[in-house]
Amino acid sequence: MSATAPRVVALTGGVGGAKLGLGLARRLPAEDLAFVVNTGDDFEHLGLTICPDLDTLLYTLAGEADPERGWGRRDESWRFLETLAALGGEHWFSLGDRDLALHVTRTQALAAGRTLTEVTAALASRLGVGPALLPMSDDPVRTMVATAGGELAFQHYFVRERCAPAVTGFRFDGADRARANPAVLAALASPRLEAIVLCPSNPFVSIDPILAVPGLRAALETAAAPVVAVSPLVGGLAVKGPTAKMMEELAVPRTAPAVAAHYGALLDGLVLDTRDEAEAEAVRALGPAVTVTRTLMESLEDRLALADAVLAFADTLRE
Ligand code: FO1
Repeated sequence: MSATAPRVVALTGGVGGAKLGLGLARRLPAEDLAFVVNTGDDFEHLGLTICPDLDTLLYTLAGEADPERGWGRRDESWRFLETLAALGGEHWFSLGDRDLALHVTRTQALAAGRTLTEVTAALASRLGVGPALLPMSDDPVRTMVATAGGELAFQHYFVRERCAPAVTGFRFDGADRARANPAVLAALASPRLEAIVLCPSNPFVSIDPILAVPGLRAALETAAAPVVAVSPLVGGLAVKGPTAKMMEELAVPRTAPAVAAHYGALLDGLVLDTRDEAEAEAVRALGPAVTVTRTLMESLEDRLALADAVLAFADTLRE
């Protein structure tokens, strides 16, 4: 694993975060970059420990992610899932044959006493991924989604119910007992640190679980480097996923100032999409500096350009 003294630390979860992660990984030497990854989406399913956000980042950085879905492996086949369905098994969560091999390997290694950090590092090494992929904690934290119809485990809400139930809040089960990953704390305390990036991931269910781990928000606030977030909204809508729908249901305005207010004092800078330029002054009035650029990441060039813009913006905030 790369050293825990990176120049850039990026917090991420989900497909949007992994896209920027790829841009950063292509722009920085592996030892200069570490990711802090949400594990609130993790769950135990069919006897396996599934870590979707770690895997989405791992596959993306390895060039192995399915280009259409953004999650799971490319060139996938589905014989296992088809057979599971035919046997009357629980098949609402799509596990491809190639992906399955990773879940089995991880579950076995965890059962043998390895930590999630160790298992992830071993998998990353096998897939040729250089930057450190650090789970926010080695202890289980599980995002629970409160809805009018009751509380749902995150993947039940997200995949089984297709994000249909209106959300009323979130709970990060186990967060109060979880220990922050020591490698994350070391990375954030590094005097070499130049930028902390909050990727354009869902603030409620990708970034907030990380901030809920005791000590992590404080470590981000006291780190020497500026904290720069990329707004997950483009023109008041989320590029992918339920961020905008959640904001609507939680009666939070679908605007960049609302994103800035959500992160509060943590934030030194916010990157806005050009379509949201009109909101820049309102964000600045709340405290953070603002830069405006194209945040939509359709091509590899978009990912690289956004990575460049984020790193250049962080540089200006250090000066
Ligand atoms: N997302 C879906 O919408 N449907 C699925 O069946 C599904 C399966 C799946 C399997 C492995 C994996 O790593 C991710 C998977 N995802 C699936 C994505 C995952 O639910 C989400 O990306 C995150 O949890 C939200 O960030």
